[in-house]
Amino acid sequence: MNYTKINKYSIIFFAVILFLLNGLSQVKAQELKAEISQDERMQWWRDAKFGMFIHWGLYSIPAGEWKGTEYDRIGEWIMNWAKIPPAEYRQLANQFNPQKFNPKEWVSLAKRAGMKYITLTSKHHEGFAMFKSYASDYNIIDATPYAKDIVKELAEECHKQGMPICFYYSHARDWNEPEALVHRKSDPMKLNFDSYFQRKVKPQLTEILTNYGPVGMIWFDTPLSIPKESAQELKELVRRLQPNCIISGRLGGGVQTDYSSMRDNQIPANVISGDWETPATLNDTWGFKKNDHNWKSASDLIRVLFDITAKGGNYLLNVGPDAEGVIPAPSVSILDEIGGWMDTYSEAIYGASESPFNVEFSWGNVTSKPGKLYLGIFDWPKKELCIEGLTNKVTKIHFLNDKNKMAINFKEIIKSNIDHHLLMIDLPDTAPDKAVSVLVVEIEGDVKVEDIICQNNKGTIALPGVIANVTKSGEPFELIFNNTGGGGAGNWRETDINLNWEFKVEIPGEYNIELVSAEIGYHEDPSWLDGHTVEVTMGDQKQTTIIKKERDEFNPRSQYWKKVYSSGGTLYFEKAGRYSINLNATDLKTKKIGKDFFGFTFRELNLLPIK
Ligand code: JFZ
Repeated sequence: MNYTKINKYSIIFFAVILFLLNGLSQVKAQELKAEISQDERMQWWRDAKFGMFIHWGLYSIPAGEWKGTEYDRIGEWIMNWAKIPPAEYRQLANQFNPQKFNPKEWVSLAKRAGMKYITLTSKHHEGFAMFKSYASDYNIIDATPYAKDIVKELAEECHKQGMPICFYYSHARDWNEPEALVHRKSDPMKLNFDSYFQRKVKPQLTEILTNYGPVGMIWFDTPLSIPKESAQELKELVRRLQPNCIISGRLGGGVQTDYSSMRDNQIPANVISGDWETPATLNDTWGFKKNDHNWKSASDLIRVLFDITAKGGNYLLNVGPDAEGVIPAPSVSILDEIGGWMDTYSEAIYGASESPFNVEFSWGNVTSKPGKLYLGIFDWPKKELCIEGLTNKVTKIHFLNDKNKMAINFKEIIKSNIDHHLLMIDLPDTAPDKAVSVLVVEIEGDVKVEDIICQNNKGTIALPGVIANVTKSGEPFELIFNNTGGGGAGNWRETDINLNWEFKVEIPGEYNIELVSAEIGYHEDPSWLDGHTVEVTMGDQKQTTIIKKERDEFNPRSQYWKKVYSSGGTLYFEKAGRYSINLNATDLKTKKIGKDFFGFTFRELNLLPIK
């Protein structure tokens, strides 16, 4: 009796001690974690390259249609498009009962596709929480017949399968809350934002960062005019609750985050330094729409994945499950096709660095690892592939899908009159892969490429805007070529800007000037503007052109925004050697789309030999 009593007390005593020690060690662990460096925080994400976005909420019920009217824009915005009063929209929750939701299948699908993280909308602009919330009863447990915590179910499955789970959270925009932000312009007057912010945003973020284990990232969105202090507070909240958690690009308030988000579906035209991600759709919507069957092909998506990796970014590709909890069958088969490619080729993606060449090639793009280049070939060249400007000695070339690593023949050539290196690779007649074939080029030493543009082996002198020397009134100037327009176009609106390139010409003669611009704007409704007057100057030769569309061309790397071609006269090169060329504008048209003005969406200038 006495003995058991002592035993019981000592057990309780030790349990208490253990509990305290454990608490202490957790505090220690947190403190240690708080000191993790930015590189440590980002490492898993940098290696991952490819993630699954999941847009799921009440909007999956109307699925693009409200009271007999179909809305052709993105499905998760239907409350806005159809101007549905909040009280009426909230009724959707009474119907939300996704009996077919199977988190195990979703996570397995992401894994099969080669995706290394999942980002779920925990609350989108509609304001409805897909998790149990004590801050608002407009949530999955308190407002729906389903009454199971979707965030919890998916998070637990992710933890089980070793898949980082991340949460999208619409922090500034909430159509169920009159105090939340709506318009960038009128919102600074919104004095009540803080009330919504304190009552719902902070508590809900605390909930998702506390109740579901480690969170890989919080994906904030559409910050609108959120005050700097509020954005800062959110950043501190995330850092305090989960120091390892990454903060996405769209926090707002000018507060620095852990990486930058490209605009939706937009891909830059060259290598971008720093951490970045392109969120993208499989069709033309994020949230499920029953009539959106405009699926992109797996081949195009694999090319985009390779291209984004080559430009130094991550690809976050979306699925929009329906109201029953089913990911549309076409999405599943597209992702499985991508997964099939990844099974063979993912070595060229995971943990790979960007291309050492700062330009796009017509045939594909390049990723790299120490001692190796991976040439991702999209368009199969006949017989021979020519890599220009690589100065390293090449030791071996083989196909990545060839288990025997059979050596492929190649020649390294230097064009002595312009000191230009060419690597000529013999290719079989047909591509090993219809989406992206990958050649592994093994090199000696650290990769080094020429730093001046040379006339290429086909005779073209390609001068992309992204690598031009740009000046404004004679001072160095950053003309943004990556974030403002579709497919890496610049948005040129001031006539005192000048673009200049230096390059080497191998073959003298007469050349046609080709000016390539790009469509920009909403992907549902891309725009392009003509009528700009530009001048191309080289020495005492000058050509003046009014930009008009002569032809356009689908650009697989920017899907929604076509390239637009105009010709701009001719230039004459008397002899081989080094030249410099200028592009400036004397008259620029501008047009407003949405909230932004756009002008001449210049991409590149090409000089094509006249034969
Ligand atoms: C936002 C959301 O409004 C949309 O519903 C979806 O969730 C998407 C991933 O993100 O849409 C945006 C946000 C920012 C830009 C464009 C669309 N942007 O910066 O161009």
